[in-house]
Amino acid sequence: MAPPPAAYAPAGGAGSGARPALPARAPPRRGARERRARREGGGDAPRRHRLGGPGPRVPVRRARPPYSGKESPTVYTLAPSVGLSADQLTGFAEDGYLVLPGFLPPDLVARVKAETDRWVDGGLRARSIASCLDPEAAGLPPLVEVEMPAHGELVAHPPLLHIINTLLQDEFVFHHMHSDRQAPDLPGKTWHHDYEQNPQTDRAFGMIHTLHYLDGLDPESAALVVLPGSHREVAAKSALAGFGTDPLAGEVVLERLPTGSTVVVHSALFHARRARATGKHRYFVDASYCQVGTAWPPVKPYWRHVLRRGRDLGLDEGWPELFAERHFTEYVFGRGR
Ligand SMILES: O=C(O)CCC(=O)C(=O)O
Ligand SMILES: [Fe+2]
Repeated sequence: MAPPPAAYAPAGGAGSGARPALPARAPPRRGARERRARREGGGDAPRRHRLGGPGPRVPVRRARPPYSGKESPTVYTLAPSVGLSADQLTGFAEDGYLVLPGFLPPDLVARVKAETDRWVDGGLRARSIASCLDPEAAGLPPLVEVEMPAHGELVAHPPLLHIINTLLQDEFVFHHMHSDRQAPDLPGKTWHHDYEQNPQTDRAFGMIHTLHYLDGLDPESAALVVLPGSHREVAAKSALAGFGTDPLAGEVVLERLPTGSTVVVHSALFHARRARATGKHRYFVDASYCQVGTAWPPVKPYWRHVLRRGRDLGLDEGWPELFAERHFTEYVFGRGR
C-alpha cells in the first residue's frame, strides 16, 4: 500500500504552472484541492524527478495519545488550545508551514537584533562554527546563542511554545538555534529540508523549525521559498538539491513579511533561500524543536553544553522537557549534512 513516489518538476518559467505530483498519502480536505489549484495553475506535463528513491515508505503513525491514530501526521482530535484557527491547523497539516506575520513583540525583535550584531561582529558566530567544524581544536564556544538574554527569551517565548505544543500535540525538546545577520551577497541555499533522522525512514515524530525574520522579508532581500506538502514525503535532506534554488512548480514564495515575522515549518518541508541581485542585510534566527518519544540526532558537537546552559538559565520553566538530554542520540561528526 505504499504510495507512488512523488515527482517534482521545475516550473517551466513564469506562469507555466508545471506541477509536481505530491504523494496522495491522505486525501486533501475540503477546499485544499481548490487552494492548491489556484496556487499552481494548470499546465504542461512536468519534467519528472523522482524523490526519495525506491526505498520502503513507512506510513506516518502517531506514537502516543492524544493523536487520532490516523495516517496523516497532523490530523488532530483536539481543538486548538492557543489561538490557532482550524484553518491554520489544517493548513499546517497539509502544507507543512504556517506564516505568522509580525508575530514577535517589537521590543524583543530590537533586542535580538542587537545581540545578533554582537554575535556576528564580535566573531562569536565564527567561533561557534569553528567549534562545529573542528571540535577538538576549537573546544567549546565562549558563548552559545541561548546564553544571550534576548535569544534565550526567543527560544522560550511563551506564545511560540504554545503554538509548537498545539502543532505537535505533545511535549517537545529544543533541538538547536542559529543566529545570523546574513550579508547582502550571501548565496542562496539550495532546496533542502532539515528533518533530523539518519537514515530518513519515516515521519512518525514531529520536528518544527521556527524561522524568525527580524526585519521581515521584502523583495530587496532573499526570499524564502517552500514546497507545500513536501513534508509528507520521506526523502533525503538533499533530494532536491540538484535543482539549486530554481523555481519548482507548486512552490510558494515568501518575500513580503512585516518586521518580527515567524514562519513555522515542519522540518521535513522542502525549502530554499532564493538570493536576489540587490541583496541587503537580512537578520535571520532559527530555532527548532522536536516531539519527545524518540531519540533525535544532534547537529552540534557541543549540544549537551547548550542544553545544560538552557537549564542553568531556567529557560525551561514550565516546560520540563525543553532542555532534557535524554531525547537525543550521541553526536556523530559529519552525519546528516
Ligand atoms: O535563510 C533562509 O531564509 C532559510 C535558511 C535555511 O533554510 C537554513 O538555514 O536551513
Ligand atoms: Fe533550512
